[in-house]
Amino acid sequence: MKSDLVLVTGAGGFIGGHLVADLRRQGYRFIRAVDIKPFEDWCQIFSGAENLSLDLNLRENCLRAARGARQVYNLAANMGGMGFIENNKALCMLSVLINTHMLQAALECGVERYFYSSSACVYNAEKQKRPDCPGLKEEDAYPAMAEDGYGWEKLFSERMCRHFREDFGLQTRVARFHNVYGPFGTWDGGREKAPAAICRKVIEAKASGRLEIEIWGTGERTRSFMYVDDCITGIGKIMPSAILEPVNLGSNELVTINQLVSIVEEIAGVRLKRIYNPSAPQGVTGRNSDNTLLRRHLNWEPGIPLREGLAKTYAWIYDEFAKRQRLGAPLIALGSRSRCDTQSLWPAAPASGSGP
Ligand code: GKE
Repeated sequence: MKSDLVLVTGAGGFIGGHLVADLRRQGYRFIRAVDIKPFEDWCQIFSGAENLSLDLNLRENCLRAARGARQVYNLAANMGGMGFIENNKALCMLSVLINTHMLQAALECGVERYFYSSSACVYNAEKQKRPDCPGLKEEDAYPAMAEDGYGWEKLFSERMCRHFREDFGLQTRVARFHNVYGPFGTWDGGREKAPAAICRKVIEAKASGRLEIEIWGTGERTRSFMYVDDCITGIGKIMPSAILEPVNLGSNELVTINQLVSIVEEIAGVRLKRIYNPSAPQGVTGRNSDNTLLRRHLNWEPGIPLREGLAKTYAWIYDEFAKRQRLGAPLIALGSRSRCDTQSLWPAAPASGSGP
C-alpha cells in the first residue's frame, strides 16, 4: 500500500475518473479527488477516496485541495470537443485561473511532483494544414499559433509549469494529450468529441430507423485518437520520469473522419447515408502525434488499436443510450447537460466533502 496523499483535480471528469481508478488499483490509500461538479454529475466516483466538490478557479479552494498532498495530477479544465472549444474561447481561457492557483497552492503546500494535462491544441496551426499531416513534434508548438482560446491557455499554463520548476524547484511534468476517447467520456450535450459523437449518431440512426448520419465538415480531416487506457498508462509513466519538457501523449494511428465513421458502422453492423455539414466546427485539417520523444524516454507509446478502443466505447455508449431510453428520455437531443451517466458504478454516498 502507498501512503502518500495524491490529489487528482478534475476527478469527476472522464480522464480524472479513470486516473483515480488506476491509482486505487496501484494501491494508493489516500487519494483526494476534487471536481467543480456536484457529485451526482461525476463520471466515476469512488467511496474509498476523499471526494470534494470545489471550484478550483478560487485560490482558497486550491489551497484546501493541495494541503498535505505529495503529488498533484491537475486535470481540471473547462473543455470539450470542437463544438465546445470553438464557441467558448473565453471560458476555455479562464481555466488559467485553475492552473495558476493550483501551481501556487502546490508550491505553498510543499507538493513534490505536479502533473499538468496539456493538449495537442497547443500546436502551431500552420503545421496542421494538410490531411496527411506528419506527426507533430514537440518543437512544432513554436513559433506559437495555438488553437484560439483553449490552445493558448494550455500553452501559457505549460510555460508556467516550466518556470515554476526552473525558478521555484517544483517538479512539474507536462503531457500533451491527443484526442482521448473511451467509456465514461462525454457523448452528448455539446462537449463530445468525434469518436463519442459518431458512436452516438450511429446508435441514434439504428434506434430511429432513419439510416443517415450528419458528419461535420467533409469527412476528409484527419486525427489520431487515443484510447483512455493508453492515456492513463502514459500519465503513470510520465509523472515519475525525467522528461522535463512537454511531451506528446497520443496515438499515431492517423484516420480520416470518414474512416472513423466506417469503423463505427462496421462495429454497429450498419451502413448509413452520409450528410456532410460544412458549416459545423472543424478545427485543424490534419493532426497526428509524433512519438519519437516518448519512445526515446520511455521505450513505450500508446498502442491500443482504434478499432479495439472504439468497440469498447461503442458498447458503453450503447448501454448508456439504452438506459436513458428506458428512463423515457427522448430519442434524439438527449438533453443539454454534458455529463456521463454512471448509475451502475454509483455508490450509496460520497465518502466525504462539502459542495459549494
Ligand atoms: N465533435 C464532433 N462531433 N466532431 C465531428 C463530428 C461530430 O459529430 N463530425 C465530424 N467531426 C469532426 C470535427 O469537425 C473535427 O474536424 C474532427 O471531427 C475532430 O473533432 P473533435 O474530436 O471534436 O476535436 P478535435 O480533434 O478537432 O480537437 C480536440 O483536440 C483535442 C486534442 O487533440 C479538442 O476539441 C480538444 O478536445 C482536445 O484538446
